[in-house]
Amino acid sequence: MKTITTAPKKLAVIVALSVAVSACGNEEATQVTKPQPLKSAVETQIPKTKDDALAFINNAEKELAQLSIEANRAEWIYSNFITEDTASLAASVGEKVTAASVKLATEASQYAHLKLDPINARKLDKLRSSLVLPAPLDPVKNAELASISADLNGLYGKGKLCREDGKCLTLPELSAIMAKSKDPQELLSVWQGWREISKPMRPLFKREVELANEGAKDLGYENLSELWRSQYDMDPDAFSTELDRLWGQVKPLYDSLHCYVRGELNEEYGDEIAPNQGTIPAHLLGNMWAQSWGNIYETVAPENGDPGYDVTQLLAEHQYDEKKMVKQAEGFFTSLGFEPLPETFWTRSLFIQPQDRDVVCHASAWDLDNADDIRIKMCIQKTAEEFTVIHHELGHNFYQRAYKNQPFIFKNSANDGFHEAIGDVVALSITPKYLKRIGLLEQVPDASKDIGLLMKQALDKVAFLPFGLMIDQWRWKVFSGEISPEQYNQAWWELREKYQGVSAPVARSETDFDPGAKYHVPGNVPYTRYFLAHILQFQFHKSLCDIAGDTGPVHRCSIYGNKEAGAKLNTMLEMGASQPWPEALATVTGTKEMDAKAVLDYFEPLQKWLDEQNTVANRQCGW
Ligand code: X8Z
Ligand code: ZN
Repeated sequence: MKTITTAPKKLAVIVALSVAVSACGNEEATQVTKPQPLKSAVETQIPKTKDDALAFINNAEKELAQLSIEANRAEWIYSNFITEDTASLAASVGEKVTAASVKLATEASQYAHLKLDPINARKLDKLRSSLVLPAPLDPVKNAELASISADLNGLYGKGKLCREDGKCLTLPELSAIMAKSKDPQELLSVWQGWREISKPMRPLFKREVELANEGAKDLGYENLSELWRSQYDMDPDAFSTELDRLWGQVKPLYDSLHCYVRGELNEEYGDEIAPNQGTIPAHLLGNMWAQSWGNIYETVAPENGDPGYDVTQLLAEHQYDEKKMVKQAEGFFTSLGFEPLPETFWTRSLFIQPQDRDVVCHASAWDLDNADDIRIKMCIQKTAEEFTVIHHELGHNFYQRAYKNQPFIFKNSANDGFHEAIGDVVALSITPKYLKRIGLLEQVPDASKDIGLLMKQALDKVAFLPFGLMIDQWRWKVFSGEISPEQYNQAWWELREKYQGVSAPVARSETDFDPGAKYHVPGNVPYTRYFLAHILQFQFHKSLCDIAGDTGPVHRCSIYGNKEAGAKLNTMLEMGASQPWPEALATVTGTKEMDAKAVLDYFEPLQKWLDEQNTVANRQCGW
């Protein structure tokens, strides 16, 4: 197989603003840390009054709200129809929004010294700190950054792997091979082939980092890493420490899973391909990035604990098409008391990959008008995995609609991990009991099959944790200069090995740019949000199950149909970003702390089982 990538086109993406939709929902953040006041702002301006500040905030909200709609539309059209023209149109809107956002963020710091009421102080902080790709003030550099960012997205969006027979495979097709194939040669060739698309991204990414770092400095931050880490209502370094703490909580569980899976893969593939010591080769885990491993369930399934059903098969047996899958997911949300999705959702969303044009297939949820025009864009595959992703995306949409009455700056989640967690919380309730209730399953397997159910869930959720963490560990070091461009790929694999215990199946070098083969790197979407979401969703699930009065094991609980749980969830969603995230968390869980104990409790029976299996098989765990 050889790879064809077309020359970079000027593809637009909304890069650096507090307002527009991102890949996966709105982005914004909270700021309590005060970056250094800007000299130009403080020293050269006439002193500002509180009234000036309020007028500024008011106007900024109006301007950003208006611009966001224009940007969202341009971006939607471009992602659904990638051509030079749509790219160019979306790029110029993006440039305009970035310039406005940077100007407002800079201006906002002129008011930082004023003692405003908490709501306006929060709005001001958000105006200053919510950019994810801040351009330098220099318009030439802003244009350069917009163009680079667009090109990076284009390289990913149009990436294909073309076979010798001339057939070119897109990412959904390649992902299906990674999910199903047991042929190590085929897996390796697809794994390696997809990584050809990201080689040309390297110089673009390097320049993007330089420019965005300059933009972050212009805003008073040391670098982009500090800006990204400042978006969590706490000091940026304290946030890094908090992540280490959460990871420390779950690492023993991950280690047990890693050890078990490595042993089973060794039995399947033998010592040559899957050694039973050290790291696991990244192409054997059922996923293009080895980020979640649910697709190798059958290879590692417990012998007597298998629940004996497969949701992919059940969907096929019950003639679920793409739309029916979305309808069923909507039905879960409405069972909790949420209003059905608007008619326009059904007419304007994209569910099926068009055959006649390039689209950005990576699943996303959109809020076009900051009110009711919500949509998803997905190239839905009729699988259990994608059924879950549909719930994930609808979680974004229901969140967006719930906070639609907030002032514009607060139309966002409590922190970005919350946005990513909501749909997943609902998907945790897709239990056998629920599947029976909606007519997909005839009989609920008895408790002896729980290990199989937990195993499937752990392969997706526990395996994801170190991946969710390492991407931004890499990026933050890149942004701060700790990782130089000459070390991009080597440092990437060092972190993959350190956190995931996963390694490249063939030698890599600095002619490769493997980080770029993952959507969120060229797409400039922060990734720590998914790590947080994978912790938060278990906290939410446990609390909502308690509210629903479910007294059984938490992995068997489904909140389907429970209006009380739904109302409680809605209270948190309606708050949007108006309060610091610990307040939002407390609304549902009663605690202001993120805590991975909920993950450990959920998987407790599995952890015990894994440790027994690893002991019986005399496995040397760790890598
Ligand atoms: O990007 C996504 C969503 C859209 S926000 C489909 N996710 C991450 C990924 O695919 O890498 C969901 C889980 C992690
Ligand atoms: Zn998402």
